[in-house]
Amino acid sequence: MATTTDTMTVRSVCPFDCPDTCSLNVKMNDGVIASIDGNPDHPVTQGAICNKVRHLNERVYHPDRLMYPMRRVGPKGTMEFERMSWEEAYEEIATRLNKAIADKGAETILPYSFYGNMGILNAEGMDRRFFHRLGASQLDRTICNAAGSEGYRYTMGASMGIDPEDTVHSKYVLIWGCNLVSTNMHQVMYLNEARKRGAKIVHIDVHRNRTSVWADEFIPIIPGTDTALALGMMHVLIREKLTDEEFIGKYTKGFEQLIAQAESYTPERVAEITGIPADVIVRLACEYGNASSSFIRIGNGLQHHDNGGMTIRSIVCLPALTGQWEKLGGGAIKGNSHYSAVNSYKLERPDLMPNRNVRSINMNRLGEALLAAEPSVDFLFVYNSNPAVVAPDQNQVRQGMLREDLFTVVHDLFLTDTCLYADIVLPATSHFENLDLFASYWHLYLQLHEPIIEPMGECKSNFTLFKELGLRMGFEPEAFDLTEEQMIRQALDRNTPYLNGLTYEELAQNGWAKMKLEKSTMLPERIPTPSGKIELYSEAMLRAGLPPLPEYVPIQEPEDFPFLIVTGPNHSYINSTFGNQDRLKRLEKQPTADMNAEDAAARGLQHGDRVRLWNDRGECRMTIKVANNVLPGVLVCQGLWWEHGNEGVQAVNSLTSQRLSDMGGGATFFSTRVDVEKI
Ligand SMILES: Nc1nc2c(c(=O)[nH]1)N[C@H]1C(S)=C(S)[C@@H](COP(=O)(O)OP(=O)(O)OC[C@H]3O[C@@H](n4cnc5c(=O)[nH]c(N)nc54)[C@H](O)[C@@H]3O)O[C@H]1N2
Ligand SMILES: Nc1nc2c(c(=O)[nH]1)N[C@H]1C(S)=C(S)[C@@H](COP(=O)(O)OP(=O)(O)OC[C@H]3O[C@@H](n4cnc5c(=O)[nH]c(N)nc54)[C@H](O)[C@@H]3O)O[C@H]1N2
Ligand code: SF4
Ligand SMILES: [Mo]
Repeated sequence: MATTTDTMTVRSVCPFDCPDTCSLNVKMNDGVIASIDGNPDHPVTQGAICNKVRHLNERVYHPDRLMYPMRRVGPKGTMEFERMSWEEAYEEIATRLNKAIADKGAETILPYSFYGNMGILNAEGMDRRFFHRLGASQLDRTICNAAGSEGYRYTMGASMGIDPEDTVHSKYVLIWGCNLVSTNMHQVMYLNEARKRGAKIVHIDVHRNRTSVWADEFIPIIPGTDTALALGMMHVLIREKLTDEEFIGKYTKGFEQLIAQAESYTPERVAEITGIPADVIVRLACEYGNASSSFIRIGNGLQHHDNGGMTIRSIVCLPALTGQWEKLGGGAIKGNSHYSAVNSYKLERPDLMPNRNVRSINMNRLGEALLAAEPSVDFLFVYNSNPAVVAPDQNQVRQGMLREDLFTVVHDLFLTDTCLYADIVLPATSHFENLDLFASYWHLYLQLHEPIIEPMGECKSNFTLFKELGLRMGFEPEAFDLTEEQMIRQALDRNTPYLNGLTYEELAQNGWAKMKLEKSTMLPERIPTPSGKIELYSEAMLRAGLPPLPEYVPIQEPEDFPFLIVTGPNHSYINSTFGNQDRLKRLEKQPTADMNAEDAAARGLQHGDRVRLWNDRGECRMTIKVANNVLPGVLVCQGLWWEHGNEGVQAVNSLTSQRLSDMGGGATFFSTRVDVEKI
């Protein structure tokens, strides 16, 4: 615990699910957090942070923060709770867990969590040990980037791209399905520098948003058709001899098959599919192929489609065809978590599982799991996530959570929509109150976070909760009776080239440390695919029943409803986090949907009209924004709004489907169709 005098600045880390994982400078006033800023000494943060986190003290000291455990006293769905002690809460939870195991087996218990807090101990540490030891159903954590990660892995071998600090040297940049200005602001800072040095920045998206306005060129595309665009670019690169034969020969596999495959993706055919004019496709490919170094930032917008895995797999063939991985500032970043991967075996202890063949439930199918799984899910333990807002097919999710015979525990800082369905609510600390280790999935620094304030009220961290519950249930002290520091040391105990020699002491002293990067352990010298080459043709994909070459497969949503709707995150929240904070809510105003002026005219709709959006899964009311920010036939809304506390707001995930993507069991939030009418 950092000691505090009257006023002083202490170091912290931003804990949210955001690639930037900023280093924070926190001004303390008599032990109270007075203000938060970016740390100017951190090489990536460079003193800048987003508006959301600048006001994080308002979240930490928010009057609505949960301060003690509570039990449900009213019907599910009514938020009627009374205070209970931790002693009573532990007693009841342990009794219920033991009963669930005795009645129908430990598989009836389901943890549900994601990265509300990215701290390694609190997101994938003691919790994992606890549920492993219980023998609970495994949760397949697929809601974010599972599809693309698998597509990328098939092609490149692991979640590894270039060092974002090198992108200042890029000369041509494609921001592809990524809303950088809102979701990765330090990438914007690097690219602003690149632009000063002559780079051109192109944004390919379904929505003209903050990032399009900042970019030099915006190319609107029909949702879910990006694989066709990537293939069209390959077609042109091959035809115009803009490929790097030497690189291809040395580092890739399957180029001959890819040539044959790209043959039919003529600019004219791709124009039909994508809505991008053929001459723009040709120009884009030529600019990309002629640049001395070109960089692609691959975003999450692409992966939330039925064909998300294939899309990422196809796009990441482009830097290989043009030999970009050898050039400073050339290549791509989808994610970089491979470099900072700690010892997950020691951290999560899968060896504690009584049965390694326990079932796994895909988190994108929570509704179906709660309503129809066999054996049934009878105990749901939610932490670090707000599934009543973020999970697809809300009507199913909420119906499942309303089951009288389901016992639900929710651990959070606030009474989220998910707490509406909780039998017991437990108060969580904010990360400011915890010791933890943070890795970014984009930049290449590990950071140690020491607590800067004491736990508030009766709040407990995820680490402490699962440690104490485990010990109470008689689990091995060897695995559960540890301090945070001991567990971080276990996590760091891994012999990879990137973590090599990195110690707890170094992190404690400096606050952060950069992964060890050497030419021999980076792309393209090290490509961890089965063949050791970038797999333009993938036998592993063929074996998995997937097309072995890039191939455009349209999205699967039946065309019963006329509009494609993309329901992305917004600028001022992080997923549903911050959705209960007045300052940020005021900035976002209200849920809206962007519609093309041509569509609006055809339907007699005007800017500002209230509309009902619906499909066969549910409905949602919003205000329509008429502009030419989207192509005809496309709607875009942003923000995962809470229903609770927002009169008239419905969770946008009422419209989305539990269908899984082509790879990784990923979510298909953006492959959704709806109809619209004026209210
Ligand atoms: N401010 C803010 N920052 C965040 C978050 C947040 O909620 N708010 N969330 C965090 C999390 S968990 C994540 S995963 C990342 C996500 O951040 P990003 O990687 O930026 O992903 P999204 O914002 O989901 O989608 C990016 C863009 O893809 C576009 N898009 C959708 N479908 C398609 C398509 O078919 N083709 C193309 N070319 N574009 C498409 C969308 O219009 C959107 O502008 O951001 C993180 N950072
Ligand atoms: N329609 C649509 N749906 C989406 C998306 C989309 O773009 N469109 N994006 C998807 C993506 S990419 C993601 S990553 C998911 C994110 O979905 P979630 O992971 O559920 O993210 P949040 O909504 O931020 O909810 C995190 C919760 O964790 C709580 N929390 C924070 N810190 C702690 C802690 O230390 N302990 C405990 N116990 N709780 C804590 C927060 O208060 C918050 O309520 O949403 C997905 N859902
Ligand atoms: S949300 Fe992202 S940009 Fe904002 S402070 Fe946190 S890590 Fe930095
Ligand atoms: Mo995400």
